[in-house]
Amino acid sequence: MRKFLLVGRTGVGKSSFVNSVFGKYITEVSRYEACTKIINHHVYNSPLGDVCFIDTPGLAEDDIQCDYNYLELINKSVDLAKIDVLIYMSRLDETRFRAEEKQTIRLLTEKLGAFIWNKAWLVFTFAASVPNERRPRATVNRKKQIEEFIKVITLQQNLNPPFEGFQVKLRVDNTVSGWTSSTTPIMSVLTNENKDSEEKP
Ligand SMILES: Nc1nc2c(ncn2[C@@H]2O[C@H](COP(=O)(O)OP(=O)(O)OP(=O)(O)O)[C@@H](O)[C@H]2O)c(=O)[nH]1
Ligand SMILES: [Mg+2]
Repeated sequence: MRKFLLVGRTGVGKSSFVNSVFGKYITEVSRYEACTKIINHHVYNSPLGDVCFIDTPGLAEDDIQCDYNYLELINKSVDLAKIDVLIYMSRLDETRFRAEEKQTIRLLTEKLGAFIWNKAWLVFTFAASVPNERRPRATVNRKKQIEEFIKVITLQQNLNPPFEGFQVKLRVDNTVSGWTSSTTPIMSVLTNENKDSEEKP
């Protein structure tokens, strides 16, 4: 079974992503307040293969102590060596790469270990909120900013082998049906070992 650890700031759509993949409301989501407070394991038995999503509380919700507590919770409840993929989630409709997101990436690196980035996928949510004509450029720019930042941070930690970029990149919208702009069904992306389903921007 492939294990996916979902991380990112509060409200980016981690729990909604799980619901989208399962096609039903199995985990709580919230519009106005930080929602997930514990680590939740969700197993999906698909005809293409079994996957397990580990949903985590969002970072940058409150003060840094709150982030530390959540990261400690992840460290206590998840064997990071047994995770196949770290899914780093971010909203595509944000126009700036903000300090809050940089801090989140820094904390994830510091507390989970720089090595996690070498098995990371990037999932952009809220993709349908970005107009079609702006989506390719937004995707390329945001991906580049995030990857460049992770490269700098992990270089400081002497990560070996060095971070070369996300293995897979996806754009999704958790609230719109037909929510991935790729023509590839999401389950085949999630269960595919050869990782050749990367979307074109
Ligand atoms: N338009 C749009 N709304 C989304 C998308 N993903 C999530 N949302 C909405 O954003 C809000 C937050 O979603 P959650 O799934 O609770 O976010 P989360 O990352 O699990 O948040 P925490 O549990 O606090 O870390 C909800 O109102 C969702 O309906 C998306 O892709 N597009
Ligand atoms: Mg959540």
